[in-house]
Amino acid sequence: MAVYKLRYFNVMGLGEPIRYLLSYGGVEFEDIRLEHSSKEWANMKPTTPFGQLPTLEIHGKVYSQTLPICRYLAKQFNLLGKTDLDTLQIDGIANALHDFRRLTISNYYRETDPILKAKKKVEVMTNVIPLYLDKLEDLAKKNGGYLHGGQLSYADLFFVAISDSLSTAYESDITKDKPHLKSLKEKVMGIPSIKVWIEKRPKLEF
Ligand SMILES: N[C@@H](CCC(=O)N[C@@H](CS)C(=O)NCC(=O)O)C(=O)O
Repeated sequence: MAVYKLRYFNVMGLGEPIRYLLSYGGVEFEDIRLEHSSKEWANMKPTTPFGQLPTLEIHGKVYSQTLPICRYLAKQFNLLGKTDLDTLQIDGIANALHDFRRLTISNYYRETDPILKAKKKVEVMTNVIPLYLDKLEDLAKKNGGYLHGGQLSYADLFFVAISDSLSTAYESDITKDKPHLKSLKEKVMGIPSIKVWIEKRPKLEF
């Protein structure tokens, strides 16, 4: 029986960084996917810690919140940098990536009102996405091809795990004119255990 059970919807979304980390660590996990409009989710929702997914069950206990879950796994797999100050910076980048995804996917791309969506699109395309991509490209440039400290951290895995969803919302590859981010993405996707995960995961848009 798998020690880890990840519950999330059938999208990459916030589940994907956790799937990347579990794959990176080479641990077996049950990848449980629910439909957002299903009875199963309606019944489960009140039983989750804060009424949302993802949750990660570890040895029968359920934990919530994407970033703390990622951080917990990053600690197990030595992806928090060398010093506490490295960890502080890595956590800051991961938090910024979580914000980037929320502003781009949750606030804009998944907006169901077409008028509101068109309005949000202008702001996201002209301000939000370029700002985050410029900052991230700069970090990768200054940190030897990683987002911090010249070595792989969970922030790098987080970035690559959300990059396909971001490209879908951007209607263009987010790494297109960003050579350092492009090479970071290739490096992470080339890690053997991540490669195996990418080959076997469902092919989804976001
Ligand atoms: N702060 C939470 C946010 C989780 C979240 O927004 N989950 C959404 C999906 S991405 C959800 O469960 N939506 C369904 C609902 O609220 O009923 C985290 O980072 O894990």
